Amino acid sequence: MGKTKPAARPGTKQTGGYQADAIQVLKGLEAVRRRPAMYIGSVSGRGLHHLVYEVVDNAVDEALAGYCTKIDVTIHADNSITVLDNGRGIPVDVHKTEKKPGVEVALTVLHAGGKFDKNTYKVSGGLHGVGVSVVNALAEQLEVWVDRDGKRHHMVFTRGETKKKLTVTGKTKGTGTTVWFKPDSQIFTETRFDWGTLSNRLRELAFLNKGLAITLKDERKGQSKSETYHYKGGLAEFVKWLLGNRKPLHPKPITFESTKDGVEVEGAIQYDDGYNENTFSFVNNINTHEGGTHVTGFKAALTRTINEWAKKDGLLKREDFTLTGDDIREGLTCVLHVKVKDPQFEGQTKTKLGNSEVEGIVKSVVNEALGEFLDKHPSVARAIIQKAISAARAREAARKARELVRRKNALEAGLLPGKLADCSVTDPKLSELYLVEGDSAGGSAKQGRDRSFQAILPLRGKILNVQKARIDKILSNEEIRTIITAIGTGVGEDFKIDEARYHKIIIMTDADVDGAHIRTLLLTFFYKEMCALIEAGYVYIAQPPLYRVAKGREEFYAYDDKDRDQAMKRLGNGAESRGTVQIQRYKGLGEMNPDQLWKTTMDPATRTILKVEMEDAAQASVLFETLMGDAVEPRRRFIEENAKFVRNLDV
Ligand code: 0RA
Repeated sequence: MGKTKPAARPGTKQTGGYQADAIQVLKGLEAVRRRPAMYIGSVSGRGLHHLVYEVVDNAVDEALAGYCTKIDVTIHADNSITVLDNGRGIPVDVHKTEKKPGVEVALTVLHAGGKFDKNTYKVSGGLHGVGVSVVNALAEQLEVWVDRDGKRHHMVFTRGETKKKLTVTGKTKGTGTTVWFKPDSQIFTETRFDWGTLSNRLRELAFLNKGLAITLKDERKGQSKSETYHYKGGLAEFVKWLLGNRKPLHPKPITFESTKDGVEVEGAIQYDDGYNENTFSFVNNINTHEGGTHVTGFKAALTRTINEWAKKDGLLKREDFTLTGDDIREGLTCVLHVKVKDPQFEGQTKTKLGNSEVEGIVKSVVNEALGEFLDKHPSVARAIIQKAISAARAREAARKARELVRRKNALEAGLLPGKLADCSVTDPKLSELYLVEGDSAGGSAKQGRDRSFQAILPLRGKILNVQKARIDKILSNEEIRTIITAIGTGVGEDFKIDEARYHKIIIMTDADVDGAHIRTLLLTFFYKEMCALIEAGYVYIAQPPLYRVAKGREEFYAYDDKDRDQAMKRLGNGAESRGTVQIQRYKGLGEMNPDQLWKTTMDPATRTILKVEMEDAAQASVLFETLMGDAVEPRRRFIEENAKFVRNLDV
């Protein structure tokens, strides 16, 4: 690093800006060429693109100061770059101490930026804001045109050294700066510019600086194109763009914009119907990937304001919880941009804002603006709060599920659910658990089973009352909890397949709508919370017969209509043709006596059980969402088509 190390080098925490004496220490741009990565991060593609950002950032500073409305970036055929802006133009008058035109100082003296106090929000950390002189140092050729005071000025540099002194080349009406440069192939390992990389950053800058029109043009062979990014709506449009095809919960983004104690705070938020959080934060146009005090302030304000509003509106009256930040940020897309005079960047990648005063400022700005918005738009407020409440319920459910797993210790001490009629063998490989719909069928199953290896858990109809059940509701259902305890594996993240107490879990429900409903619910539950149980092939569906066809002492059990017709034929044509063929349709398992249930559905020698495949369960889960969703129509259709569904699922 040596003695030429700048006191205000990027990444160095410092206060008081770029002091003149600090700049005096710098001796030319040789230091930059010797250690380029120190100034631009790397000499690969990242560093290469950083050259463009550096020049563009200077133009954006002009826009921030209110003097520039348009920036054009061109990638030329030879991978050189032009950045043109209509700002004030880099000063051309002779600099007092350097005794050179301002533009020459800006391009040849490291950190000369500090010599022009433009009183805007210049950047003092991260990789940005190292100064255009760094770009000059790392370009094999750079030319600059400055339109100022009615004249066009021109200068040429090679590898940072002045090749052609400042001259006036003509007249001009407007003002602005044009910088053309070709990155030095002696420095960079990659010299090809990537359209996508540049367009992403330029689009971002256009969103962050509303009204500023940024055009990116590509003149290279075979890929000539041009795009303009220009957003009058600024961050609100940014949020819309980020949302893409996701379904918004409310029509327009909520925006806020305010200045407090010299800190400008601006933001836009919008919820969608999904479960992810997308928060993007910026400080002085720099993406603060690691967040920082501005993000902390925002989150605190959002959590507080939403909870306060919910309480005031009585929306949490029936809940025994408050909404956490995570609940409130489910489905949130947010862009937060603050402008700070002297930002302190911290963290691994220097993209975390450290200024402690910013937290309170953002908090109070967001509190006020959001509170006002919610009061003005109560229906949006309620939609957001309802969404957060369901997130909270899901969270609560996860907690309960974890609790169940913890209680497993008690289970191991022999505290199995009272309703469970367990089997006598303890080897899970040999053990079967029947989940039986209804107490009466449960009773028959208990009597009919082989108690050495078959356990019975009757499920009461109450399970049906799980209305509009998201998985959280299902998990808090008494019956489901009993099932979890009986199976022994726990659920969700805590699931342990090795703890399964049975390697066959057989769902046995009636062949009617309610039965299909319960089965769908159970499959959904297994799919979502005990996926590995299905993957292991432990979950089955029992196949009780639909009909009993009998004549005299002969009887057949039919599992579908075709079965039934065949049985009728056989019995009708039989040698013993006296008497009539009797057909009994089983509407429920409860209509079978224990012996019949054993023979038809439970005896391993004669029964058919269907192993549930992942796909069946996934399908059930989709169906479940349809059934349990708010829409009435799909539910009605399900009931109408249920017979078909039952067949489809069981085949
Ligand atoms: C220093 C001072 C002033 C403007 C600039 C630099 C400036 C730099 C760049 C780089 C690309 N485009 C730029 N535009 C402006 C302010 C000059 C004044 O006070 O008039």
